[in-house]
Amino acid sequence: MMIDTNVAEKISDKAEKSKRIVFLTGAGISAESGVPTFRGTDGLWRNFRAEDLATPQAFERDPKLVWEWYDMRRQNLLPLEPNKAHKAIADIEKTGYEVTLITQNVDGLHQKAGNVNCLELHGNIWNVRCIDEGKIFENMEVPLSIIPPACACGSIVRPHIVWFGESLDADIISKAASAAENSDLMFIVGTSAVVQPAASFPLLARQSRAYVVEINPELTPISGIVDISLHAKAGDAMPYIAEILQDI
Ligand code: BV8
Repeated sequence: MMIDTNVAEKISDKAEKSKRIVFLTGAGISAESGVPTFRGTDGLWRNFRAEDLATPQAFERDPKLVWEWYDMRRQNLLPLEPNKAHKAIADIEKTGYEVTLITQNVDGLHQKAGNVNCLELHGNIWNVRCIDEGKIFENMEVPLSIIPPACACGSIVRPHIVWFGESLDADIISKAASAAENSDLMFIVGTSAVVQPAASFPLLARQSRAYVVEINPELTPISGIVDISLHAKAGDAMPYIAEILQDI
């Protein structure tokens, strides 16, 4: 896929004047790796109810059911690899720009692609948290031998994931908001931009006069407020964007 010359020139022109670049990613960036999105035609929320599986109330009601769902997702995720879009962002991180990657994804594919600085707004599916002590640790057991899994203290653990109705980590949210406010250029890749507070970062960046580019095959609620809405798959567009940024 070639990016329209006009669009490529605009991005190149803005990048030349930019020091701080922010990427905000969502499930769409992992779609080409084989990870299901949440709200698309085959999206997870088409077959499962978020209220039954991704809320603290659901976990309190039935921790086994919630863990079975996460165990299934972990099994599906384990063999999957980062795609061209993850790799393009990891490449851009190695350039001279000051890059902040903010992701809503919990799949860990950005890190697997080599990104070092990644603000995970909604946690990580490979981390668990003791419901009693709050201790966070990695758990890579696939499939899980005991559901729900337990902490050494004897309490059960929960996925270290931010569920609906729960607050995001204050430190992560403040770093993400400040990166958005101080950015010169922001790329929003593969998100439906409906879940708050992540969906407000493009607005914060716009208000701070950053140049905002959206990459998504579909229109979203923020398409109207961005500078460029690029209707493309992340795996097609991001390698070109990396090339444009690296050519400067
Ligand atoms: C909070 C974890 C304070 C589970 C997730 C009313 C108004 C405003 C806000 C609210 C409201 N009612 C409730 C709220 C708050 C709520 C919220 O925003 N709800 C929305 C839905 C209305 N938010 C919260 O609860 C947050 N906490 O606000 O705390 C508070 C406290 C108490 C009470 C109130 C407030 C916590 C949110 C965290 C939710 N956790 N998941 C898990 O993963 O196991 S959300 C879930 O959605 C995922 O994490 C995901 O990351 C996130 C965002 O979705 P996307 O990543 O955008 O994915 P989606 O499928 O939607 O879209 C994919 C896109 O990719 C599409 O646009 C598609 O076109 C595109 N695409 C497809 N293929 C490609 C592609 N793009 C590029 N290339 C491709 N190849």
